[in-house]
Amino acid sequence: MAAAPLNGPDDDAPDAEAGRWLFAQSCEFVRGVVAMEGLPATEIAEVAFAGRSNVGKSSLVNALTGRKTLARTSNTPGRTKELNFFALGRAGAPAIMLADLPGYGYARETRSRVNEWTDLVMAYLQGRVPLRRVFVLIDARHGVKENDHEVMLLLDEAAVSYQVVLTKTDKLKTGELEMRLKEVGADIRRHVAAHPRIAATSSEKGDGIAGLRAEIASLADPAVLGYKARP
Ligand SMILES: Nc1nc2c(ncn2[C@@H]2O[C@H](COP(=O)(O)OP(=O)(O)OP(=O)(O)O)[C@@H](O)[C@H]2O)c(=O)[nH]1
Ligand SMILES: [Mg+2]
Repeated sequence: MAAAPLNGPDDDAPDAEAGRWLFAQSCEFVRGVVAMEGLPATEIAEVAFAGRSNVGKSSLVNALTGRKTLARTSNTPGRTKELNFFALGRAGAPAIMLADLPGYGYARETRSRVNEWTDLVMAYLQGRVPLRRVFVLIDARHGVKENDHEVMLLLDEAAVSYQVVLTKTDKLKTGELEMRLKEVGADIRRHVAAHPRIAATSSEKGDGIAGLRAEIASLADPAVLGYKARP
């Protein structure tokens, strides 16, 4: 597996060993939620995977957890229709929740269903107290689109910190990734709540997955995480 290609300042790069350790712990599906009332009541730190339909959110959750079918993926945009929560960490004492969100932007469903999901996702992103970071997934081939921009502005306004994750980097030709990283890097400098580091990932090939695991481990409460670095 290739090392995480991360762009931006990396003197504060998180501990890869902690990431490896966390994702070797147990990971369980908690529930799928279709309305705000159904959100799991939790004090546990949480991260969410947001992005346009078909960008690869569910595939990324599967690649991170090393479980191919934990989150349902599909060629059909609009596969994820619920906010799906997974608890990750020591059995009985999870350290972090992962939220796989329905995509925004497109679905083969009626307009009103799309609006329903979009409203729910936006309400969740703005009002979820334990949310430590939102990973905003951007297709490495296409870059930041108008609706991605809208989501980033909403997160800026709600003061929810987020980090851009480029997906499907295996589909790029040599040199294209570097160009995309520069372009997106310039883009996020205009967003106050955006983390300066961009993760470049391929769920298919495993690139960038170890780095993202480390980012997630760094967001858990260390006391709950229970990871002890080797001396
Ligand atoms: N080549 C390649 N294909 C990928 C990668 N990640 C996801 N895909 C493909 O992209 C398609 C959509 O993936 P999903 O993970 O279902 O996307 P999603 O963002 O969860 O989609 P919705 O739930 O519909 O919003 C599937 O056909 C995946 O196999 C990747 O890293 N590389
Ligand atoms: Mg999905």
